[in-house]
Amino acid sequence: MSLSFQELPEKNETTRLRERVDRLRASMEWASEAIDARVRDDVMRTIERCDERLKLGVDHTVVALAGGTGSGKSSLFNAILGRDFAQVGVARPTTSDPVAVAWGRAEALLDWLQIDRERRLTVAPQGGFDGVVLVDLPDHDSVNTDNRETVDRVVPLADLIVWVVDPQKYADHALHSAYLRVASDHGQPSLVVLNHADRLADDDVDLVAADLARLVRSEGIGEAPVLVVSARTGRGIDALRAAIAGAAATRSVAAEAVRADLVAAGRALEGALAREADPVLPDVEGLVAALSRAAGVEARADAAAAIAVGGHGTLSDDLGASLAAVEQVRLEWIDAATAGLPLAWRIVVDDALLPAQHLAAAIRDALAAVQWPAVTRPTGVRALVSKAGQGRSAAQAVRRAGREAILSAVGPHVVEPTDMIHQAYRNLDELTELH
Ligand SMILES: Nc1nc2c(ncn2[C@@H]2O[C@H](COP(=O)(O)OP(=O)(O)OP(=O)(O)O)[C@@H](O)[C@H]2O)c(=O)[nH]1
Ligand SMILES: [Mg+2]
Repeated sequence: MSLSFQELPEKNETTRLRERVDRLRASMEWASEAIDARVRDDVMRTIERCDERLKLGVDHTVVALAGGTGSGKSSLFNAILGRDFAQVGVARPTTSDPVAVAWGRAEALLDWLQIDRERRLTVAPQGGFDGVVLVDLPDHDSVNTDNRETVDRVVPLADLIVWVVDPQKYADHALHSAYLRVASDHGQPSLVVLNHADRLADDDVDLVAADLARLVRSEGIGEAPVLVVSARTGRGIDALRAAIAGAAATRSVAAEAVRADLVAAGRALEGALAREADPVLPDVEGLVAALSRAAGVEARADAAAAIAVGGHGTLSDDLGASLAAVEQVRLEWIDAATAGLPLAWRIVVDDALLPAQHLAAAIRDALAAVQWPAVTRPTGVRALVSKAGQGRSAAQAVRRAGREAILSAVGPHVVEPTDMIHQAYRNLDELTELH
């Protein structure tokens, strides 16, 4: 028997994928204007779908025991679990509602699968069974609406379908069951288990297993391996457990679905991004210096220096940059911030920044609130010490106070929104590189 799974031991896909989806959502808030409406709607729907899946968690391995009535699904469920939980019956059919055991917590998933609370059991993870959710399904023959619904719910989420077969009945129980067919259509791994092996003579076991394998192939339900077991004697149960542990060591169907959705979203977003562009935050000091010049802070610093060395200067309190000057500095900032990015991102940044008029007002208000350092003329001994030093430190004190005020105005209104947009751009770009 061989089942091939892609090895992937990491078990924190839910958290990692949730972080990625959260980043995508936050990025879309900034970026939606830069993205074609159709792509945007598509990505928003993807986010919703991923949210739904991630709510259930994607670190589970859902293993479904399916097959005809009396084939021994409930007996195998108990044999795998190592204790009696599912009801095994003589009267047919016995299991009318699905029963489940979870190795580790899986409440949201079990709720979604509509497993009654009294029909579910949670046990501690052990022996490679971490996050495994084993579901004992009602038989597929009693084709009533309820069962059909169960198939539709469980099978698409199943990471492994274990198809249980009774050797005396399998030919009648046509293998083109809904469970196997749907699983095969989804490309999900399935395993055929020939149960009741203890009721067959040794020679017959191999014959029946070979015949069953042939039937599986002829039904076109893929390469499902056939495993010989007996729920009564315990034969083959370890191999069955190993197959389940193998499925648990791989990325779940649900995690794959979320990843595939994110890859598709990344591909859809490619058109809104430039190849190889890596936006960088323009020089903040340069921005503050330019505005400080335009607002008269530098002139006030020069005057303070002149006064401090005994010369003349006017310390104006009416500081502020002209609208034209602010507009100019603002545009230069946007140019630098969006260099190499598609034009639409220029509009996004422009929209996110405070308009020039309000920015000019914010700068004026911030400067009006500054407590300017006092500047005194040199007298007595102070006149003897380095004049140049006095002048420099007076100018510096003014410049520092003025620039701090300007930074307090442009920080939240220019620098931070630009930084957020760059972050959004990088997050989306990262998504396009996901495979
Ligand atoms: N001899 C033998 N009997 C088995 C084996 N597995 C199950 N049985 C018996 O077969 C009968 C049916 O087993 P269940 O486990 O209830 O079968 P099921 O597939 O869950 O049946 P439904 O719930 O009706 O779909 C019971 O009497 C079991 O004791 C086995 O490997 N060998
Ligand atoms: Mg049963």
